[in-house]
Amino acid sequence: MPAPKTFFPLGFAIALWLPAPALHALPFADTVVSFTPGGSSFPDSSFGVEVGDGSGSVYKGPLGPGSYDPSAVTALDGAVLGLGGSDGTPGSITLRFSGGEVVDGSGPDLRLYDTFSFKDGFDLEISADGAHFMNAFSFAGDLGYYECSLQRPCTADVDIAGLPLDAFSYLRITAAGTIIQGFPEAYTLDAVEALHYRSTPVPEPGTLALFSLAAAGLAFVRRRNDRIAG
Ligand SMILES: [Ca+2]
Repeated sequence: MPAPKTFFPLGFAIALWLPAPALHALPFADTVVSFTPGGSSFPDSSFGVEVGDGSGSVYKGPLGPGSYDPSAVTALDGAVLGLGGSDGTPGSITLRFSGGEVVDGSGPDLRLYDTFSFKDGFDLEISADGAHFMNAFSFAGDLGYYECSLQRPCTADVDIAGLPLDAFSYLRITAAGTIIQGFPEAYTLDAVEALHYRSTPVPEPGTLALFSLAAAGLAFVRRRNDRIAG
């Protein structure tokens, strides 16, 4: 009866493979909690999604003035969301690391990527619970530089050392400082990366179910082996 012997290694392989995804969680903010586009009274100025020239982006979602797609800001791919709000209400977006939190490590802990044209200004707030936010960083903008691209991203690095929070999962970016008009207007966000990150050590329900399944399979094989032995 060779069959049960092949079941055993398979069961162990499944048990070893299952925890792997938790160890390799994506370090980019993966969820948009909310987006409030900014207003503008300037003709031809608007928030929206755009892809930089020659970026080689694989982004296939909606583009153009007034467009919005969460997937534009959850991957570093050359697709950006201009927050809008050169006058009136500044545009604002709240993102979350759903599988863990950014922690305070040596040097910068968080990196914002702008891959489209001008370096626009913004304010950054962070929060551990998604309800209480605190100011963490401000970038005034530099409109003398307009060569941000996927190949040469304009990055803003944030070190949370010295802030009351030493870990956070939520961040809010609001257009501020020097802002370029036109489309896409204001800060053009491509993605947000955690440089120091800790996965939440709680298995997902689906993983637990698969573990139970693997355990049941092993128990079945053991019973079967016992029966054969007896
Ligand atoms: Ca993007």
